[in-house]
Amino acid sequence: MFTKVLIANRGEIAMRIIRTCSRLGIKTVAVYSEADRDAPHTKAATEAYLIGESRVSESYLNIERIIETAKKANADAIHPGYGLLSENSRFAERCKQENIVFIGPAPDIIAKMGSKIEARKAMEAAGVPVVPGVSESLGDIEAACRTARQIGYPVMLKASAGGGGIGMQLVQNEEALRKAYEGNKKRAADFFGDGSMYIEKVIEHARHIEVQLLADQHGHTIHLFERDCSVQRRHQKVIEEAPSPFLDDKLRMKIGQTAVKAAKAIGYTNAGTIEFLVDPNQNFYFLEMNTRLQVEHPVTEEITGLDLVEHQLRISAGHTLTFSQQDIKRNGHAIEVRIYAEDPKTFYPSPGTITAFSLPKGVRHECAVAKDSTVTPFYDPMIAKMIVKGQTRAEAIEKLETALRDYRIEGIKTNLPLLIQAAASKAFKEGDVTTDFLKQHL
Ligand code: MV4
Repeated sequence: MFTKVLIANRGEIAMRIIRTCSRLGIKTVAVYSEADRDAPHTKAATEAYLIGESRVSESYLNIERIIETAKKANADAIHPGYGLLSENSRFAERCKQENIVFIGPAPDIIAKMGSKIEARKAMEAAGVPVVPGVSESLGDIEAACRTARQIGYPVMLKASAGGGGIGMQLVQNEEALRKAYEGNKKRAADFFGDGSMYIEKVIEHARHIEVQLLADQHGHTIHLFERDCSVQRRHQKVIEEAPSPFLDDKLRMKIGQTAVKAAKAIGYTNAGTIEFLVDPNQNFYFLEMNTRLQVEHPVTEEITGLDLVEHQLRISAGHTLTFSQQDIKRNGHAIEVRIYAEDPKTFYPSPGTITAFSLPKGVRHECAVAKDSTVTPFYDPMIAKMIVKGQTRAEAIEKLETALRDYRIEGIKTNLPLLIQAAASKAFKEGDVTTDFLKQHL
């Protein structure tokens, strides 16, 4: 196992990784920006190094500075967390060149899955159902229109380098496509350095279901069931749960096995997630693969009893998975909500200083803020996550409602009112949550 791990991240996920490392007796190295001099992760790690100014481009995205720090601190490995450099194949490659273990899959796998068109191709080759559409870059507007006509409107226009809904637009007809195409393509080119676009058929009233995978470097790949992330706002997940209230065990196993087949086909290693859309007729389609630990991983931990960060570390250190698929049991129902520092009316980020902070008892929290913490505009506005568990979904929802009402956070605005409303809604209780939930019900 590693002696010392550098965490190339901040906030709650840096704290989460430090916690597991500490439990396993691994020393930790924090990197921090000017704005994070007094941040919890800076203090919690065994060592901490200032890497630059507050802006992420000057600090948490500065590949060379982070590599240099890892070498200076003598770290054996780097955990990228989520966001930031976690799906940056160049960063994974730089780690490899310097003989530092990148805690994640190999650089070429990150690059392949980062291109949503390449990912579709790989999945088709593996016999995994993908959303009906094209697995080639569209070309000019006339070619795009021809393709869309073949697929049939409405279509989903997507940026190959996008993912997570960035650069994505639903278009109802050719006129709308003509209006949207060049602009989206240019935005993708500016934002990602890759303007390749593709088109899929729109799967309506779908559920967004993702399968958690673990794959070691010795050919063992298993799934840890699914998470249902259908409650989203502008492609920001709001509530996630496991298991999905929509799947029966037969479909659950079929989707899980398909995800394992997909991961094996591309030679995937480490923790990863395959996202599917599941339509009302229980057809499921590959959407994209996330080659990192995800924000919502705790709900899977709650129902399986496994520590995903521990298994990432073990896999990266070359260990063999000590359990097989049959050993993975699920127990109970877990729900996670994300607390965002944002104005619940305008949804704009709400930076400021937290003047009062008290958490409900008896539920899991992942957070890196406290009373007197300052939420700066430099970073993601997600400041905490709360995870509840019950023996049944109804019990978990009841705990969630109670805990949300006990949550006290003052000085900044948060999405707590929205979360309370969602948790208390009849539709959510009935499990009637498709990807259009927040629009339909709130
Ligand atoms: C879709 C889709 C329907 N049809 N693609 C959103 C995030 C990204 N991972 C892919 N997403 C979607 N892709 C096709 N062909 C529905 C979603 C989707 C969604 C869309 C609108 C509003 C909320 C949504 C929540 C989850 C998924």
